[in-house]
Amino acid sequence: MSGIFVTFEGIEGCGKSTQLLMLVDWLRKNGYETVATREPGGTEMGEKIRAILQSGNRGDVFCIRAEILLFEASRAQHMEEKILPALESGKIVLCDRFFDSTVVYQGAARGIDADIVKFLNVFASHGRSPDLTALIDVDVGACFKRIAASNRRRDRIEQEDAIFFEKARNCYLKLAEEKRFFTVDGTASAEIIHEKIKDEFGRRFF
Ligand code: Z5A
Repeated sequence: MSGIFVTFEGIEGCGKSTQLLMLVDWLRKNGYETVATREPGGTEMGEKIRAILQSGNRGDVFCIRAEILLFEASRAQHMEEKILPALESGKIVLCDRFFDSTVVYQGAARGIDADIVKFLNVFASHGRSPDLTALIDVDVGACFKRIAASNRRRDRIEQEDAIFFEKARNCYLKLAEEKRFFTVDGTASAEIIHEKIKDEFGRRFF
């Protein structure tokens, strides 16, 4: 039996982690075996890679080829150790970011060639795409305000400027033309967004 693979995407502070947790909660209350995970990370090795990727500051010596390979290394381990086994046992896997983040951040925003990004994404993910990707769309200014209001340290990538995140958002909106995506206006309340994602999930899978 094959499970269901759902990913959550959007620029920083769009509310995807909030939505993932709300959907997990709803699925578990309804008796579905659900795995909640994230990228980079999700495994012991992946979380170590995450710490490397997020440490330091914008502009630190960190070449973009090394950066993309670290994201893909985390993904390869994540797929083999956690996501594929869970899907093979029929579970629902909800993942906070997946390979679309690489297309958007390392491809569109950092400028790595799209074919190289695609090749590395397919290799690391064993060619498995999400069944549904929820894109929580919020404009860059609103996301920056949310992050500032949360008073937490901005990690190395979050310290990039608005132009970087505009490129990322535009790329997400283009990717979202694919049928796999469901785009939701992230400026609505968390409850309204949750209702919309829940309805779409039900429409596609139940
Ligand atoms: N990255 C990459 O470059 N390449 C890759 O391949 C991958 C990742 C996989 C880690 O991401 C970084 O890695 C990320 C991209 C890069 N860097 N950047 N940018 P992450 O997912 O761990 O971190 P993040 O993208 O910065 O997200 P976040 O800070 O965790 O935010 P979020 O998950 O989108 O939102 P949230 O935590 O649910 O909510 C943020 C705040 O908004 C919080 O105060 C909430 O209470 C509030 N919130 C949530 N929903 C709402 C609504 N509806 N209205 C108002 N306020 C809300």
